[in-house]
Amino acid sequence: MKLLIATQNQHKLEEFRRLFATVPLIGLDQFPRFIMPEETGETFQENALIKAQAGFDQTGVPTLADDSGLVVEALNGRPGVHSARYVEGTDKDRYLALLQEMVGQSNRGAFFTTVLALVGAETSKPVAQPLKRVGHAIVTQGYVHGAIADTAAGVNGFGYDPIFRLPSGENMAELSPEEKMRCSHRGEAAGFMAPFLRKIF
Ligand code: ITT
Repeated sequence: MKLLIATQNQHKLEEFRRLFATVPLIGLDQFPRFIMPEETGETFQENALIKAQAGFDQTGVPTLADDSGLVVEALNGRPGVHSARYVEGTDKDRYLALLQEMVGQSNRGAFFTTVLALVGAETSKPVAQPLKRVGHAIVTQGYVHGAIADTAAGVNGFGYDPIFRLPSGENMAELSPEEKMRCSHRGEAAGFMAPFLRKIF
C-alpha cells in the first residue's frame, strides 16, 4: 500500500521523503487530473483536512496533507494560514515583504506550525496524544518557536526559512536538511505521525 502526499509544494514533498524514509510515498505527479481544493478553512487543521480528504476522495489512495505557516506575534498571528498567499510572487518576495512590515518592531517572536492530516488509512483502534482523531482523520501538529531576524541569511529550506531565527542564533535556512528536520515544526508533526504510519505501511 502506498501513501499519497497531497501537496503542490515540492519542498514539502522532499522533506516528507526524508522524514518518512521507510514509507512508500507517492506525489501528485501520479495523478495529473487531481484538482487541488481551495483552502477555505480558517485554521491549519481545517485546511489540512480539506487537502487530505480531497486526495483520498479523488484517488482512493490513503492521503497525508500538510497545512503550515508562520505565525508572528507582533502581527496578531499573520501571515498564519495565509502564509503562502501573504503577497503575490516568490518565496523571496514574501519574506522580504515580511521583513519590511517588521521594521521598527521590537517584539520579533514568531513560530512555525504544521498540521498533518491522514485520511483513508484509519484503524478503528483508539489513538492517544499526540495523535488526535478528527472524524475519519488522524491529525498531528508540530511547532518550532523563534523570532523574525533583522536580515535574511542562508540558502537552504524554502518559504520563510531565511528570516526565521532559531534560539541557537542561526536562521532556519542556514541549517542542513537533516538539521532542519530535527528541530522543525514539520519534523515534530511527522515524528508524532511516524509510529502510526509504520504500523500500516
Ligand atoms: P500545498 O498547500 O500544496 O501543500 P503550500 O505551499 O500552498 O503547498 P500551505 O498552504 O500549507 O502550503 O502554505 C504554507 C506556506 O507557509 C508555505 O508556502 C511557506 O511560505 C510557509 N512555510 C510552511 N512550512 C515552511 C517551512 O518549513 N519553512 C519555511 N516556510 C514554510
